[in-house]
Amino acid sequence: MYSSTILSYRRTDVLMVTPWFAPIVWDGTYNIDILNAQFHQRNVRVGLTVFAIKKYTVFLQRFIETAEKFFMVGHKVNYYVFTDRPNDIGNISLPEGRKVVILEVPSYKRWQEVSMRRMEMIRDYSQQRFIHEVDFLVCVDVDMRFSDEVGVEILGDVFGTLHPGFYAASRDRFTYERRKQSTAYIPPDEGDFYYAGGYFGGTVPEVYKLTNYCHNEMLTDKRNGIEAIWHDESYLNKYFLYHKPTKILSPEYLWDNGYAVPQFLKRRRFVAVPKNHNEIRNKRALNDSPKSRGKFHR
Ligand code: 5GW
Ligand code: MN
Repeated sequence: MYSSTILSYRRTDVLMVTPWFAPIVWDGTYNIDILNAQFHQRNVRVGLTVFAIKKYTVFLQRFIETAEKFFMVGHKVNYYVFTDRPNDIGNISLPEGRKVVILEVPSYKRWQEVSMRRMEMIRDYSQQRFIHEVDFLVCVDVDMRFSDEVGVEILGDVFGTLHPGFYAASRDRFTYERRKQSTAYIPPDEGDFYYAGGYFGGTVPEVYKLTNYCHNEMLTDKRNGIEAIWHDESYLNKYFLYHKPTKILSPEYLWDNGYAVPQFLKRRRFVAVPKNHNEIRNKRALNDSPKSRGKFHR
C-alpha cells in the first residue's frame, strides 16, 4: 500500500499548481493507482475525438494502435473519428469496452477552415451524441502517436495543455491574437499560459461550452473579414483567459521531438509524427501564411 508525506508526490523543478489552484499534471505528482480506483468506481467513460480529413487519414492507424497501448488502458474508451473518407478507414476491432465510432463530416477546402471547424463539429456532436455516451471528452490532433501512459490523471471539468513551444517563454512571446479587430484579441498585459490547440478536454457540458464559444467567436470574426492568427488555437487561448481551466497538462502530454528536451521533462507521452508538409498538405497551403512557415518559426 502506498503511503505519503508532504514530501512525496511533489516537484520542486516545475510549477505544480496555478495561482487559481488548478493542478498542472507532471510525472511524479500523482498516484495512478488511487486515481484508477476512483475512476473505476465511477465507471467512467471517455471519448477521444480526432479528425482525419482528406490526406490526414494516413495518421489514423498508428494513432489508434499506440492509443490502445497507452491511452486510458483498462477504462471505457470511444474513439470518435471525424472524417470525410469513411471508406478509407479499415475495420478496427478492439477489446470489450473500447470501440471506434466513425462520424462522416464535410471537408472544407481551406486548411484553416479544416482546423477551425473542429470546434463546430465537436460542439454539435457533444449535444447530439457524446452527452449520452461518455462522461469526458479528450480532443486531440491526429498527426500524433502515444509513446507513454496517458491515463485518468488528465481528466477534470475543463483542461488545457501547455504548448511545447512556449512553456518557458515569457508572455510577450506568446503568439496570442494581437489585433484588436479580432474577437480572439488578448491585451499585452493579460494571459496566463500559451495553450495548444491540439489538446483540450473536460466533461461533455464543459467541452460544449468551450467549443460553442470558440466557434461563435470565429463566426463573428468571419463576418468582420478577419481570421485569428493561429485559428482555433487563438480562440481557445482567449476562452481559457476568461474561463480558467480546472486542470492543465504539462508538455509531457503534447510533445514534438523538434524541440530540445529539458531536464524536467521526464516523459514524452504523446508525440507529433513528423509530416512532409508538401505531400500531406495541398499545394495552396504552401503559399499560405502563417502556418506554412512551420511551427518552429513563429
Ligand atoms: C491540412 C493542411 C494544413 C493544415 C491542416 C490540415 C489538415 C488538418 C487536414 O487536411 N486534415 C485534417 O484532418 N486536419 C486535422 O487538423 C488533423 O486532425 C490535424 O491533426 C489537425 C490540425 O492540423 P495539423 O496537425 O496539421 O496542425 P499542426 O499545428 O499540428 O501542424
Ligand atoms: Mn498536429
